[in-house]
Amino acid sequence: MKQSFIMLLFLCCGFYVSAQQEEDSLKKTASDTLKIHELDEVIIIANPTVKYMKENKALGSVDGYLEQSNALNMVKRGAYAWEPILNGMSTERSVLTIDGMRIFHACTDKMDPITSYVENTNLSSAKIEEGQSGSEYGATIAGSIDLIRRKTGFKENKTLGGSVFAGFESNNKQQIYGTTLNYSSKRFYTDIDFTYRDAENYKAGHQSGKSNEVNFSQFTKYNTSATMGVKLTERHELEGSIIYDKATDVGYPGLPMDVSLAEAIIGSVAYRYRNPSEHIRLWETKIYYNNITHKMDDSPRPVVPIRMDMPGWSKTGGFYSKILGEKGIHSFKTTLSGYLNNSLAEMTMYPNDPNEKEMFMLTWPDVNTLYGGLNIEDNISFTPHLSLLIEGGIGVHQNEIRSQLGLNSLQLFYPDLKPQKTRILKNISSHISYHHNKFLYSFGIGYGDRAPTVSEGYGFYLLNVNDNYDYVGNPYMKNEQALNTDLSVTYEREKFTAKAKVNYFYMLDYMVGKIREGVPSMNITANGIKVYEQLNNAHLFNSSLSLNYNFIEHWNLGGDASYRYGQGAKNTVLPLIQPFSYKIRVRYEQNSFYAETSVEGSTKNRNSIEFGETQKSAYAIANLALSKSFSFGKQDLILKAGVENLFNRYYSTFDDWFGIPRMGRNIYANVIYRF
Ligand SMILES: [Cu+2]
Repeated sequence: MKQSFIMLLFLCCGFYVSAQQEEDSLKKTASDTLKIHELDEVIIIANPTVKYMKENKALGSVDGYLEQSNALNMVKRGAYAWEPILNGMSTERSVLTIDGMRIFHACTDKMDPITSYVENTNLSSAKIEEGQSGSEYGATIAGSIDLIRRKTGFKENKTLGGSVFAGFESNNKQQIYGTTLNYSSKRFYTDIDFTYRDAENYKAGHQSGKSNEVNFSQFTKYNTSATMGVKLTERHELEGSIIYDKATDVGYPGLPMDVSLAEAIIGSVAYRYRNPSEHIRLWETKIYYNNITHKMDDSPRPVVPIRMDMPGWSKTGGFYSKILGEKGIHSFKTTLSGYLNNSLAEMTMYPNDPNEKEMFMLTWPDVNTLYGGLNIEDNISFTPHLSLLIEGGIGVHQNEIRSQLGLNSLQLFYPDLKPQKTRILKNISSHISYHHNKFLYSFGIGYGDRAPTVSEGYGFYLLNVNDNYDYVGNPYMKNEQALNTDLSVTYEREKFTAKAKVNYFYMLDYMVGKIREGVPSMNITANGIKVYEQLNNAHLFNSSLSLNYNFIEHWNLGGDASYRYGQGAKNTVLPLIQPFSYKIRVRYEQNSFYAETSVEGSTKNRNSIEFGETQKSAYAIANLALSKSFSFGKQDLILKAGVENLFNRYYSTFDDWFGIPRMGRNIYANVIYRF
């Protein structure tokens, strides 16, 4: 406590932070891509570029921002690199992109979702599309999350801006420092940023007679990115972007191993042609490449049954080319996209007896995935109050096992396995929106399918610590298919808004690991092995409600509630399904000051015993937040402070991997200076 106040004082005296006006570019992004997608959810990521930030913990992680969405849950294997679960489905069933670029994680144990390779300063928002609306860049079941890059864009008058920021969190002594710089003119713009985070182990809430330190939950992260745009002529633009992200010494209390290095280089070049013809507003083409390196490390762990090295690599090169236009009552978009990914992961086991030979195997057998697809959307506005959105697409998906050793290993399970497999993937969906009085109604249906991921198709002895089984992929699985429907109602008045939403997924040939008797596991301590197979069907239901009410001047009351339910054939209770959860907040806001208090909680979950889940008790925690910004001419100083888990409750939720507890009381402070 004392330490954190000293730290706060230190921050206030010594550090400056800043940011430039992002609104222009946000609006621009919005008009380019959102017009025909009024159903998307957009989460604004408050990097220190906006004058007044309404986010409590502006310098929190990208994961923290994503968690605000009712459509998302974040699976936590520690304090770092949470896995986004969209509509109750893990990342295999979603398309995750950064500005339309496909990127695939390099860890066989999901320690590095691609959302872990970016920082707030790299981004302006996250766009979430649900169900088949998310198939623009590839086949999906649950939907898509596109992380939108921050960029200042071209401006009439030359501007130079920037920010310096610092943050501190008391619970894990996390220190956050960074800077952003931007320059903009009529023909050129650039955005550069750097962020550093370093955290020690976090502490769980109070439990009498027990130490609350969560061992192996520390992390260190460095991130830097640059974007540069050039206007070649009035209608032709070129843009280059690069992100470099490196995390070292990352602990994963929910797993038996940690990470010594997680590194990503993500680069792209885009070409934009504005108004190439009467009905075409924008033609954008991008080529990209990214390279992910992931090194697991069990050397900090004092006791392990056997020492292991488990590095993984994922490299993806790809492109997209899309056209946006309008003609009469139609607004349309066509996207042609493709990528080639290579995924390779190895495991070397070092027996405790030095006379025994070490064991080597490929857990991802050097698999190439080649994909090419075309997606088309048309939004037809019959009247200003009635519109119909039709989307459809088709893709070709090919896997190839490039390693002979890997092929031979999988042939133990599938003797006739061929190295190549080609699939055709398709999607179609439709949404109708109707606006009447203060209500907006939307109803949609969709159908789509997806191919197995590298782990599901070709994974070889991948340990899942939750159920303690080694998982083996199944390359013979058919495409998984989903029929989904959604319904939402929004009510909007000046002082009161409410949105209720439900969706339902009926999945066929649902991919899941099932116990295979009589085959020993590779990991000494595992219960056995599970091989991927397909359930005839599975059901998933999601619902959410959001309310916002300005009940007196300066006072706002907000609330969110959501619930999911998942069940498969053969009495399979689907894992990682969120129980009823809620958040209620009251905010007092005047001029550039606000104070907020909130309560969030959840009922107990319907746990899946088959997947090693235990039932977690209901909980509720309270939070406080304060924010004030000061302006000096063109400069701003933004101060934020707050307390999370005010009463230091000990709790763990359905999405805490291996039942690790959540963070206890945490006092944070953010200082942002922008010019
Ligand atoms: Cu890993």
